[in-house]
Amino acid sequence: MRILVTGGAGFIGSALVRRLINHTDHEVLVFDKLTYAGVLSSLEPVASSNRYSFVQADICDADAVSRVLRDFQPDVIAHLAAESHVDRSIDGPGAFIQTNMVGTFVMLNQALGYWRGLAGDKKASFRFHHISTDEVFGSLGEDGFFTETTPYDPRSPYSASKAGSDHLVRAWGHTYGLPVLVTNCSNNYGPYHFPEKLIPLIIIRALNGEPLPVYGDGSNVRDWLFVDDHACALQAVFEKGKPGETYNVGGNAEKKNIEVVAAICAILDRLRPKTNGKYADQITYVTDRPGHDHRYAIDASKIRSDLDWTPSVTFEQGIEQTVTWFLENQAWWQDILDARYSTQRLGVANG
Ligand code: NAD
Ligand code: TDX
Repeated sequence: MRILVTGGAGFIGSALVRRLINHTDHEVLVFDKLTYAGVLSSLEPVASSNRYSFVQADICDADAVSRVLRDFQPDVIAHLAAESHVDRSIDGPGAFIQTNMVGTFVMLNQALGYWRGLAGDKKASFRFHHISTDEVFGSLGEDGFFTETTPYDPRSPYSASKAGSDHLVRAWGHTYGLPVLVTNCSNNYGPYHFPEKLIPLIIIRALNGEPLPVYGDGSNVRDWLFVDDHACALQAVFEKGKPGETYNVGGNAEKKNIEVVAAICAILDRLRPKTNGKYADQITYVTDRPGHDHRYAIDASKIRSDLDWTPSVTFEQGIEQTVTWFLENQAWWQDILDARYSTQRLGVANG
């Protein structure tokens, strides 16, 4: 298959591209604007493959999208390009509306024109796969799980913009018959994770001897999924999923934030012991994120039963691999710290 991956230079997109090049015969074209979050070195492991190509462009640019569709003739569009960080959406929501909503509209409209021009098997097998988040469902109390039918209740500018994009995708499926698939996934972690997110930020700040910022009292819960397991799920969905369907993807690995931070500190104490004290001594409770969602948890039984997908690693295995990767790949994150973002606090919304 020929697969167009928008946002392929990002954290999850690059994991998907590395998987497709290394474990399948598919051809992949990455379409990415290379914002602050787009990191070309994350695609270095596959850059020399003759089944891989790259175009730098904006999904809001209809001409650029149309040209790439005409030239590349994809069988699948895996749409991951987005502004993805909740804290940045608090500081500057405009880019989230533009890329996540307007950009998704442009992708859908161009995909529709392209799909209508196809014929036979090529038309029948085309898929537009929209990659989204569990945050569209809002925040859970102590019990319960998000299912595919949980009503939408987004509460941050990020999640509201993703909810809007999900609705657009389903509308293009329902109204125009575009063969769409939607996946809503829980928090990912793993190699090549951009340092603004909790897990890489804690690993890097711990190694640099800096305070480890835990928002609020650290009791907020996220359901963690290793990024390579998400990439496997995405492949299963666009290869075998039923058009019009939504699949929730999750790791069945709920942790309080403070437990995640403590787990990272314990691994570092073992792999890179400090000369005096423990990494946990660096933990600092800081002002909470405005509107901080309390708990996310995914019921992934549909993708398990319909598409035979389950996570391959536990949180304990995945976090060990992740910490080890950051220890062994300092050059990758040091470049980002030097040129783009150096782990300072974002999203306090105090003007
Ligand atoms: P990321 O921020 O690491 O990467 C986003 C990529 O999109 C970057 O390469 C960036 O350059 C590109 N991009 C941004 N704006 C663009 C534009 N206008 N045109 C073209 N390219 C653009 O994000 P991620 O964590 O890899 O997330 C990928 C997708 O998965 C997003 O849609 C996100 O909402 C969704 N998601 C993420 C998580 C998570 O835990 N990270 C969980 C569930 C769903
Ligand atoms: O320094 C920090 N301290 C802290 O306590 C940071 C950066 C985060 N946190 C908390 C906030 C969250 O409860 O940790 C939790 C995880 O935070 P993030 O890594 O920012 O992720 P989250 O806000 O949960 O959103 C992520 O998962 C869902 C992704 O960024 C989204 O793109 C995805 O849709």
